[in-house]
Amino acid sequence: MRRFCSLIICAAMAVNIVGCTAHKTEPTDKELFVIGFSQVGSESDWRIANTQSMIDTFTEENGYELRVVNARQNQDNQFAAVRNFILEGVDFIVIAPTVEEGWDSVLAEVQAAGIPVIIMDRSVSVEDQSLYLSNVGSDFLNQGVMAVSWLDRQDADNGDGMVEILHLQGTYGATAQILRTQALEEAVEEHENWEFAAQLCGDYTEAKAYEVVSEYLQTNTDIDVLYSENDNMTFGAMRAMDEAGITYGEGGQVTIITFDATREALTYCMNGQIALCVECNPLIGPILEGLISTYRQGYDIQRQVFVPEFTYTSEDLTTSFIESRSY
Ligand code: GZL
Repeated sequence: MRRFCSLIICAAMAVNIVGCTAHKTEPTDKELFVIGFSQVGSESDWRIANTQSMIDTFTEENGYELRVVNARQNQDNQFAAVRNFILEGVDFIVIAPTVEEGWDSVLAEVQAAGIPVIIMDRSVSVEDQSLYLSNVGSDFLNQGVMAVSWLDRQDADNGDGMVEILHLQGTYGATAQILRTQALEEAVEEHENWEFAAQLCGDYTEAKAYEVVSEYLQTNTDIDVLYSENDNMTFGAMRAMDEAGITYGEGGQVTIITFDATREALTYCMNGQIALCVECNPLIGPILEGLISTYRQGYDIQRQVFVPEFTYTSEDLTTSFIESRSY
């Protein structure tokens, strides 16, 4: 059953004029509005779709010049990119932060340069909330809550009464990791028959997940559930389980829960190999453009904007539906 898992603040509402406090805006005689975009990396299918959404939205014909810098999942690379944007005198900066901590000083430099900032996808943890205009992304805690609520309704213990959970975590300190983990850890606390087989960091990549799960499975095979914090790590874990002779999916030993809901994961789900896909919508470009456009008209914008997302099981999915999706 499809679940509507996040409060929708749709694109139209996302540009809802929160305050009518007009502020100074740039002269409107400029050719192109230059946006510096510091992107986490290209670690996952989700990330690639997120970057593409920005490129498809902030086009020259729409009046923008988009400068994308890929940080290869390294926060220092992001700091360097943002400082370069300041030197280049861009009109606006968008940051998809690798991790939440450490942003105070570089964002203060951006503020001192008079350049507005929106944080996209994950969040930053800063003392001074005036350092950025808005945070646009997913309700990661709710994603996790929907996943564990679904698991609570399953018989995933393989008959022995205990649910052994292999937890594959994303990049430590990323908002998506912090909150998807929080939802699961709270649920394990609340269920006396749920316990962690292990918590492993796959850093959101297929290669790292394959490595850590393969190593783990050499000495441990008592797993009932894989809770994997993104699809690419899930694919790595599936390969490791195949090689270890551990079955998953319908009639198999392991119930797989994954986050992102990319086409490849949805196909595995439709075919019964993955049990639950929790969508994490990367198509944030149009919502961002609405916010920036509203800001440029002199209005304040929403501080927190969530993107629309759902959960899927095999009964929700058809080949035509999956093929209709853009990522
Ligand atoms: C979530 C995003 C996460 C995705 C991963 O919004 O930050 O990072 O779930 C990506 O695929 O690597």
